[in-house]
Amino acid sequence: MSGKVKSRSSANAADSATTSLNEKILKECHNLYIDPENGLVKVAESLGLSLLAPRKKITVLLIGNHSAGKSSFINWYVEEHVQRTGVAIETQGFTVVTSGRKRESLTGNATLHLYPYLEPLRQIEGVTDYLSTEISTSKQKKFSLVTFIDTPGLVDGDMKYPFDVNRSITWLGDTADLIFVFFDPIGQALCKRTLNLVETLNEKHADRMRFYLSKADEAGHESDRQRVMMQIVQELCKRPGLNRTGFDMPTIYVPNMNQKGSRCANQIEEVCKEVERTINQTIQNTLNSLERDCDQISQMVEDKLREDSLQGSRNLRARARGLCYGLLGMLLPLLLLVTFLISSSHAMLAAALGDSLMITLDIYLGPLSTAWRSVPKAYTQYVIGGILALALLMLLVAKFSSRTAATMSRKQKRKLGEISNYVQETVKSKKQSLYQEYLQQSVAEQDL
Ligand SMILES: Nc1nc2c(ncn2[C@@H]2O[C@H](COP(=O)(O)OP(=O)(O)OP(=O)(O)O)[C@@H](O)[C@H]2O)c(=O)[nH]1
Ligand SMILES: [Mg+2]
Repeated sequence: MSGKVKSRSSANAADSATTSLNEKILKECHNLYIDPENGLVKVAESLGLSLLAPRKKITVLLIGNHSAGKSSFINWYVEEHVQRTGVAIETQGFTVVTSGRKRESLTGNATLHLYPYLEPLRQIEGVTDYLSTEISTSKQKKFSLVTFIDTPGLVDGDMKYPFDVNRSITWLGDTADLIFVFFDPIGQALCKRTLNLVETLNEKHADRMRFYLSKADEAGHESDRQRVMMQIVQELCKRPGLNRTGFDMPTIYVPNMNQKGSRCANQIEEVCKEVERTINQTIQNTLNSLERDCDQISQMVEDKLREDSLQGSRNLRARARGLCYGLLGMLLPLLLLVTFLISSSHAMLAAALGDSLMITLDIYLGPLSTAWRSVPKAYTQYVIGGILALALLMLLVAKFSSRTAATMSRKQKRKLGEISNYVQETVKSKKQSLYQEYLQQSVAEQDL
């Protein structure tokens, strides 16, 4: 007996150690992204890349018809009466139930402040007034790694919601890691609104959805329960998007609510396992994305440096081209002047430059000045005009082709190199050691 107790408590200890390790991994990953100085979000932003920081907890959205037991399930999981429950329409808005240091209730605005990823909810009129957060200090089960979002019960007919409930839930479905749909055997499990929403959510997030027959202890005998389940599945399968074979719908109930002593099998532990599986999956995904984001950042740095060095050599070529055209543009008028002087005022030039220089000029420019002399007097000004225009054109071409684009300063390049180094060395080795820790505890867990 004492052995059993001991092994149970050591299993619990191992369980809470796992939870805190997983908490630590997700938290450290989150911090690697949001650090104000060299967090990946900031670093990526400087490269023109927008990254989202991973969350520290998984988000579970609960939907279902009114009185299906959504809030009761949360209370059971948290092992604290955080959410009001009852036969009346209890939950009127959206409540984020999360663990924290202090028991507290927050308003809609505070909730949006706390969870920036919920910010788009503001666009749905009226939701903020019906949004709240319940912080509980509970550390039961995996609650420190889970954020539940409790939703208003879904009903058909005249019931007016003070906001667009379908749109809000559809939108929340996009941000959740898991979507639990509760069907209860007595209420309006098959209300149109629930079915419509399930269909819409299923279009995008079939992999996140899990269906449960809740309050199964109230479903009567086994045969009644089977019938209820058949009906629900049949109704779901009528929807084109939901027609899948082998609908898995565990039957669950909150253990201490089984007043009638029903002997129905309770698969509520399955729900907890589902949560655990998703946590584990999320940790692996987060670590993998961390590595991918590091690689993407390094790749961008590499591309930027390569582009900069290409631009550097393009600039060099442009400068050389500009210099050639510029020289040509300046040489042409000079040649024009000299040959003109040779042909028209040979003696004066010889006196000014000396005989030896004059002989050299005669040798090299002789043919040109001969050509010059052959131009009829009446056309001389046109030829001069033409040559000057050509020279001007050359200068323009020189200006145009020597245009360069800015390149990075040495400091900027060093900064980029540091970024790449940081993500490759520091962040990746951190990721590696977190992965190692994660795997080690999984192996240890199985050994127990
Ligand atoms: N027998 C039994 N009763 C349950 C169970 N879960 C919840 N209930 C009861 O069913 C009623 C409705 O439960 P809630 O948790 O308020 O249901 P809800 O889905 O949150 O309802 P709304 O907030 O109105 O949408 C309450 O009176 C609970 O005591 C269960 O597993 N078994
Ligand atoms: Mg409720």
